[in-house]
Amino acid sequence: PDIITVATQPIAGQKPGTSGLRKKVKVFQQPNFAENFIQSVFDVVERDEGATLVIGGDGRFHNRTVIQQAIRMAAANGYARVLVGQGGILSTPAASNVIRKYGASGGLVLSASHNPGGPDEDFGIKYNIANGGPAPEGVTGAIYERTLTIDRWLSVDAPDIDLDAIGTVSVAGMSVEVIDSVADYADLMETLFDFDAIRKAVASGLTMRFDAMSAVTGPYAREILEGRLGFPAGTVVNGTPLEDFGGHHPDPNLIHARELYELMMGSDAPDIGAASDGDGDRNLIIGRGRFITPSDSLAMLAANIECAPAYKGRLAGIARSMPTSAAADRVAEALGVGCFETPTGWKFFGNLLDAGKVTICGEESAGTGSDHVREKDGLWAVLLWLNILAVRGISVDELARMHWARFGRNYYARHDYEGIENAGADALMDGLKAALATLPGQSFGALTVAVADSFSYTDPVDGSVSENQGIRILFEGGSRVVFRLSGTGTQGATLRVYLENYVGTDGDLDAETGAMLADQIAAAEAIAGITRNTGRTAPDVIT
Ligand code: VG1
Ligand code: CO
Repeated sequence: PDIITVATQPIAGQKPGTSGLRKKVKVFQQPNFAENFIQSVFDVVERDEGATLVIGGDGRFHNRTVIQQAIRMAAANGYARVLVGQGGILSTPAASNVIRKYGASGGLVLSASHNPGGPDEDFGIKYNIANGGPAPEGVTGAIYERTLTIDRWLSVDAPDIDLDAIGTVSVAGMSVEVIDSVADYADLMETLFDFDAIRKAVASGLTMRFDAMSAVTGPYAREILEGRLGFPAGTVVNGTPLEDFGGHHPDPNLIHARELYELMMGSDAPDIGAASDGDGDRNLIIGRGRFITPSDSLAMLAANIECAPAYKGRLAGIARSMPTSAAADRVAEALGVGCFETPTGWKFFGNLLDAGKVTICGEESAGTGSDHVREKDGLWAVLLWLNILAVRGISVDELARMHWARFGRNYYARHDYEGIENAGADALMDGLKAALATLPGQSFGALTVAVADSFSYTDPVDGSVSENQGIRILFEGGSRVVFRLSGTGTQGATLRVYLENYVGTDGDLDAETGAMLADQIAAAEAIAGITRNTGRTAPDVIT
């Protein structure tokens, strides 16, 4: 093709965070901003002649614009084929599946996930590698280095393609296939779960509500839950993806999915309520009258995963991110399988999954997934819950109580302080680091510090080391507080404080979480000086 070379200069601030590059849409709309980043990806990632690239996003504002440009750039950069979801739509787990299924060398996932969308909100670009998972730190580091020296990006002279028409077109000699966004993913789910058992349970009265939050999972949930599993029409609410998510924050937690929570706590509650986020990789699970924390959900799913046909007899191990509660560790121990603790972010699970060391992984931030793809997967978790409830014939609340009666309960909460000043956030973290050596032995109220450290991870597969992944304060008796700064925000800093208190099987297994964490909350304030450093007296979001 005739390649157009456009001169450019490095643009500051293109370092990928926990999950790709996220900025305000207005930042992405600056000349060369998206192009510089995409070209940096194409300049450094591994691929052979004739490589296939997958492109798709969560449908938020600016999605189509960047997709059209990325297609032209892929043609100029020697890709032979692009697969793009119809309408530019691919949920993050669906994109991961398409990359794997069609042997692509990688994919561009356009999303800012749980962040709000629209002209004044957020956009993001993430690169996934050939295994379908987020690029590991070695690759994101190389992409960032490239953004610091880039002086040109490549394109071709070609018009926009019709993203809404399924079929194949040529863009300057490169084949572009617009594919059904949902079919491959829905087919994969049918191979994993006992759809017959779920259909029977639905026919005998199992009820649910799925809130797609006007984000990407709507079409997937409608096809699978209402189409293939027989839940009545209307089970999926907010099921049409909107460019601004209807003005809402597509984060499935008790604050932003308030309506669902209230329904589930009321007298008209269905058996199970669920929600997913902007790009479809998170899940919220609420039984009638019973919220399940994501950390507990991981443990409960792991303990019951063999109810699902594709997992029968093959649970190899469980991995969780460091701030996620240790509930899953108890399951791994009881089942005699491997147990891994990684830094925050799905990219750290990829090697463990590829090596067959773990089968299921999860994060406290409402992310759960397995080796079926290399991303966390919101609907997958919902379907596994449905599969388990259908096979065991129990309610969410009964399952939770039985689980705690067997393993004990890790009371858990995360407190987020959003949009705080960077200086205060840095001062808080620096203060903690400086105090690490002197904290052990000190008492804060009822709690005495046993261990204080900055979490560092050595990947057991490739030996790579990731340092500074959060400050851990472990108390005598086994409770803990973890502090870290978010790597997905686009404004100021967000402090996350993770609180955990384990109660054994002989303790109070049905207490209020807030009360069970009161000592840890007080100790967190005393140790970190949250109010002094951030000016805040209460968190913005408690999950
Ligand atoms: C947050 C979560 C993390 C998750 C990441 C991406 O990161 O804490 O567990 O993997 O978001 O999720 P951070 O750095 O802001 O704490 V998603 O659904 O936004 O792709
Ligand atoms: Co997400």
